Amino acid sequence: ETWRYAFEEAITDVQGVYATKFKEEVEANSDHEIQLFPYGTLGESADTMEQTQAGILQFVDQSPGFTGSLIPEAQVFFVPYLLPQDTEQLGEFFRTSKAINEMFPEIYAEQGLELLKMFPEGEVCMTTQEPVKSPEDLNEVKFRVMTNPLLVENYRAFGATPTPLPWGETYGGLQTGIIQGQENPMFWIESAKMYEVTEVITCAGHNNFTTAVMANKDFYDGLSEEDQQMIQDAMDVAFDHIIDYQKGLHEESLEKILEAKPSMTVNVLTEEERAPFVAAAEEVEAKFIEMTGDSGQELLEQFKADLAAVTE
Ligand code: 6CS
Repeated sequence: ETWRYAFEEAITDVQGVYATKFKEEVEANSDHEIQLFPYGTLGESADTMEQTQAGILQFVDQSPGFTGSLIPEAQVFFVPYLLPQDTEQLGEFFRTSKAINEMFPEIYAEQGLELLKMFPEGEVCMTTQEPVKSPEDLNEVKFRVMTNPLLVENYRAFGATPTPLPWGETYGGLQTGIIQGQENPMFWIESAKMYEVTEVITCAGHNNFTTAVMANKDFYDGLSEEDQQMIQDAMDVAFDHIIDYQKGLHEESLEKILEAKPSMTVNVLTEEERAPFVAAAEEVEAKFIEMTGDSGQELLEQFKADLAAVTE
């Protein structure tokens, strides 16, 4: 059988490397084939999610940044300063977290989705036209965010004017000045050439990009136990591979950016400069609870307990 798998990035980007590893494993260990659909072949993230729910696609990688309206609890990833930046701790968190591996699959299942894996894609940094040293510097800045209500609240609390847009409108929006800023991991700032249309990179350590791979649940439930296990194993191999693949990627990508555009300014905020951004997190967390109620509260508590277990 041929299974279709769509993701939100190019084949050489993190999601593409993950998907390629998964495909290799499936094809080496079964008679099934995986057909990969990178970003741009089937529409935006919202389109590939619809196609997966409809059963046209068997697998999809959709980041919580686009899943917020469908699955409000998935917005937990946009409470700033919740995730550690230490990649070892981060990998351990995703491997061991009960919130990630037990609670989220139940929540995704309610939308007809079998959640197979969540994984980190790197520290998120802002790119803007002017330096950002404090929330005041984001005043009047129309800042593109993924279409996630809590991410909108995140940037409102950071002092910006958040503008949710699908990925496809971001480069053009920055070029024409409709928006003046956006955030993404360094590999993506490099590969999507965000440095061509912005002047300053600011790393405030407020988040790490998370993504999620899932299957259409009816399709998955209809598989033999053997195939289900083969898929789980292939996901585990791809996870280890992608954690390993990302070692040094942030630094390498930054080097490439500075080679391509030596005039790019890069600011890593000091602890003192981060303080007002850190303070804003409280308000965003309160919004998360407001939006998700008891189930969000329960998830957040487990999420924090799981984090404490790997960071302490
Ligand atoms: O900002 C975005 O919309 C995109 N960023 C990444 C790192 N992956 C896919 C997503 O569409």
